[in-house]
Order: sequence, then structure tokens, then C-alpha cells
Amino acid sequence: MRNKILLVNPWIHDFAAYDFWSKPFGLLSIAAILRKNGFDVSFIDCLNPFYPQMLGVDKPKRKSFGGGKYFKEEIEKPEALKNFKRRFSRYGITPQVFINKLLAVEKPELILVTSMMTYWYTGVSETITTIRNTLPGVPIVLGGNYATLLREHALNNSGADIVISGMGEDVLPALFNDIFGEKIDCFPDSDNLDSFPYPAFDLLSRLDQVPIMTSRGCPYRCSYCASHILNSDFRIRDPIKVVDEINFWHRSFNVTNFSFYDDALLVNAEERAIPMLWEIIRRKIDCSFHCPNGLHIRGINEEVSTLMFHAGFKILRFGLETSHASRQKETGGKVTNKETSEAVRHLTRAGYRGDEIGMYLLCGLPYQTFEEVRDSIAFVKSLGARPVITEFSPIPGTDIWDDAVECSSFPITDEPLFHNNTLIPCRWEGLTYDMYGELKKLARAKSGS
Ligand code: B12
Ligand code: SF4
Repeated sequence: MRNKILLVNPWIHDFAAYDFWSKPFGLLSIAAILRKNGFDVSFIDCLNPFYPQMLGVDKPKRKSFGGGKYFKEEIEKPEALKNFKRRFSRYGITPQVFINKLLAVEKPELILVTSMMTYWYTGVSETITTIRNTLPGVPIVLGGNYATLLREHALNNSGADIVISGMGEDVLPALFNDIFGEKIDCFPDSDNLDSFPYPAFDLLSRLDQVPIMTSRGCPYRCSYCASHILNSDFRIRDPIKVVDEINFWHRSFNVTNFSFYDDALLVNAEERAIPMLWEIIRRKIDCSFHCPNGLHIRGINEEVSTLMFHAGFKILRFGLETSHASRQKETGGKVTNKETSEAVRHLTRAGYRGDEIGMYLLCGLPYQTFEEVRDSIAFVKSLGARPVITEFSPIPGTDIWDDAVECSSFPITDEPLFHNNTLIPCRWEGLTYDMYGELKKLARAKSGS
């Protein structure tokens, strides 16, 4: 066995956080590669409510499909958020449970920490400080979305010894060579996703659901989205090998719920989604599949809808974002209203109820008006589908960033905490916080009310 590596999924600090099929996909992909190379890998999940040590604290409610509430503890708000009148919490295990877990693993020679939202960085730095105080002297490497999108900020604020931006698979060989002076020989070819080992989800203490990725990146470039920064290009897997993976988790670990994390699951469906769906049906894999990340509406036709229905696709979310044609065009042109109404028609004919067809609608884009979101809600309802409001979070490096900086009354360039979607960072007189509250009510209200 080679060096001991500890991987840590950090705490979340936020006003609200909900486990909507969340798993540390990237970190566990790296774990799988390290294990393949003979490293002794252990894992601590700061978000895991199921550690036996968490017994005795109030159990958060979980959903049968996998997901649900995290355990949370109210903490003091960071200075920047003091004026925002909502409680702020640390989501995940208690600090004492984390410290006990850190002391229980055999002393690692390297610790890898992941990160997700830019505005969760205080949770990352609290995690790293706790590690540092408990296991002094062990080098800590930070990677993930925050480390990629805000490298300088992470270097100055996370407390990590090394900050790695970009896909871990690409940088690990050089990193391990620098730290241990050792070569990693067994390495996937980053242009060939089928050469990657399955992520080490078995390290999770409860496999309530497994996320699947059939591709990385996206061929579109919407102005509000960071996909092109986080992924160098659009790469796809062999659809039959994807089904092999689903079958593996189902047969070996009895997993019956799967979530797709793809940015572009339905792009080029003829060659990807359609063969995958046929294969799931042919092999009679009796599982439920969920799509929490917005699907491309344009990818839906009669065949895809029917196959999805029969293959067991249950929770569907589509990225409509707005029904205003000019904004659809300006932001990247991934969908039109006509395509949306056709897609809903196909899905309904295939057997889906309207409330099962969730349409994400962005709320709080720079200079977006109350009326635009209200019209979008009305449009989705008129099709018999379900509007799902997603509060816009501005992301550095995206094409819309400069507009966001101009529109926002918060200093979003200096302080990533202001990227938090709960704040509606780009609210302005045309879409105030109160108006947002009204829109949420409108979206929830039954049609006709
Ligand atoms: C799937 C997904 C979700 C899932 C949940 C995922 C999860 N794990 O919790 C759902 C649908 C629930 C979700 C929700 C939201 N999401 Co989201 N989500 C994603 C998505 C598409 C993929 C994330 C992922 O797992 N990727 C796959 C793995 C392979 O990548 P990875 O984990 O980053 O790991 C790689 C590298 O980062 C690196 N790496 C990772 N860790 C480490 C550690 C070390 C040491 C090293 C060296 C390397 C390394 O190597 C890995 C392998 O290549 C990303 C976009 C994207 N393409 O990344 C957006 C993204 C992260 N989400 C985003 C947003 C805005 C949201 C929402 C706020 C949307 C909304 N308005 O409601 C919500 C909030 C969620 C919450 N909990 O509060 C933004 C981030 C915004 C920000 N300011 O940071 C992103 C970037 C999308 C975008 N719009 O561009 N999301
Ligand atoms: S289609 Fe979706 S994933 Fe692709 S760039 Fe647009 S928002 Fe991002």
C-alpha cells in the first residue's frame, strides 16, 4: 500500500441548504483513481447525517429517493451578511464529530478537500482550520469549483497549502510527483471518459442514491453558466458503458435511485440518450432515475419522452430559464417557447403528469424585471407544466458577470458571499426582494389562482 490520503467533503455555511441528490462526485472520482494506484484512501463527509456518532442529535428528515435535510447548527453570520435578516447555519456533522473522525483515521500524509459553490468558501475555510488544528503538519490541497472559479481568493482565504484549479484528473500526476516524488502510473486518459474508474461511491456510509455522468461539459455557452470554465470541452461516454455502471451499482450495492449530473444529457440524443434508454429497458433495470440538473428541452421528442418514461425516469427538471424570446436569444439560444410547448406535449403523451415536468426559471438575472419572471411562470403553467424558480447566482468569468457587477448593489467582485442565490444578488428596483417573494408564491399557486 502506498501513501495514506484523506479526502474531505467540507461543511456548507448558508442560509439554506438541502440535499437534492448531492454527492461529492469529483472528489470521489479522484479517490477512485488514487485507489487504483494503490494509495490508502480514507474519506470524511462533513455533510453526512448518518455517521453513528451523529446519533443523539435530532435526525434530519430524509426522502426515500435519497436526499433530504442535512443536520444544521446556527452559527454567527459573517460580517458581510450581518444586515440580511435570516439565520445562518453550518450544515453537516458537528465540529466534535468531525474532530473525532479526523483523530480516528490513521494519520494521513496528504489531505484533499473539495469545494462547490463560490459563496460556500467560509465552510471550506472552517473545515480546513479544523483539520489544521487537529492534524497539524499534514499538507492540505484544495480543489473543486470554488478553487477553479476564484483561485486567487482561495489562495488567500481558504487556508489550504495548495490550491488546484481545474479537473483533478488532469493535475493529479504532477501534484503527486511534486509531493511524494512518485509517479502515478495508472491514469485515465482525460479525453476518454470511458477510461475513468467509477467514482468511489462505496466510501459513502450510505448509498441512498448514486449520481451518474454520461458526459462532461456542454456544447452551448449560456451567458450565466460556468460550464465552459469548469470543463475544457464537451466529452461523452459510450452509452452502453453508462448502463454497465448503473447495473454495477444496482447489482453490487442494491442502489435503486440514480441522479444524472450531466450538463447536457439530452444533447445528441440519437447517439447517446436513446441507446442508453433502450439498454436500460432491454436489461430490465428496475430503478428510478432523476434529473435535478436542468435538461435540454430541445432534446425531447416523442421517442425520448416515451423511452424516459418506460426506463423509470421520475423527477424531471428542464432548463427553460425564461419565456422572453429576446432574453432566450441573448443568453445563448438553447431553447424557444415553441420547442418547450412541443416538449411538454410529448412528455404528457408519454405518461408524465404536468406536476412531474419541472421547468427551471431563473429569477434575478441582471436587470430582469418582475414582469418577465411573472410571464415565464404563466407560460409554464399555460402548458400544464410546473414552474420551479431558481434564484440567479452570479459566477465570475461568465459572460454575464460584468452586467451582474453593474446591476448588483452588493460588492460581488470583492466578496463571494454576495454570490449567494438566497440574497438575489442582482435585485434592483425592477425586481425587489418583496417581488421575488410574490413570484415564489405565484409559482407555487395552483393554476387559475
Ligand atoms: C450537479 C450540480 C448540481 C446538483 C447537486 C450537485 C452536488 N454535488 O451537490 C444540483 C442540481 C442539486 C445543484 C444545485 C445548485 N447549483 Co449546481 N451544479 C451542478 C453541476 C452541473 C455539476 C457538479 C458536479 O458534480 N460536477 C462533476 C464533477 C466531476 O466535478 P467536480 O465535483 O467539480 O470535480 C472536478 C473538479 O472540480 C476537481 N476537483 C473537485 N474536488 C477536488 C479536490 C481536489 C483536491 C482536486 C485537486 C481537484 C478537485 O476535479 C474533479 C474531477 O474533474 C455544476 C456545474 C459543473 N459543470 O460543474 C453546477 C454548479 C456548481 N451549480 C451552480 C449553482 C448556481 C447551483 C444552484 C445555486 C442553482 C440554483 N439557483 O438553485 C443550486 C444550489 C444547490 C444548493 N445545494 O444549495 C453553479 C455554481 C455557482 C457558484 N456561484 O459557485 C454551477 C457551477 C453551475 C453553473 N450555473 O454554472 N447543482
Ligand atoms: S445549456 Fe445548460 S449547461 Fe450548457 S451552457 Fe447553457 S446553462 Fe450551461
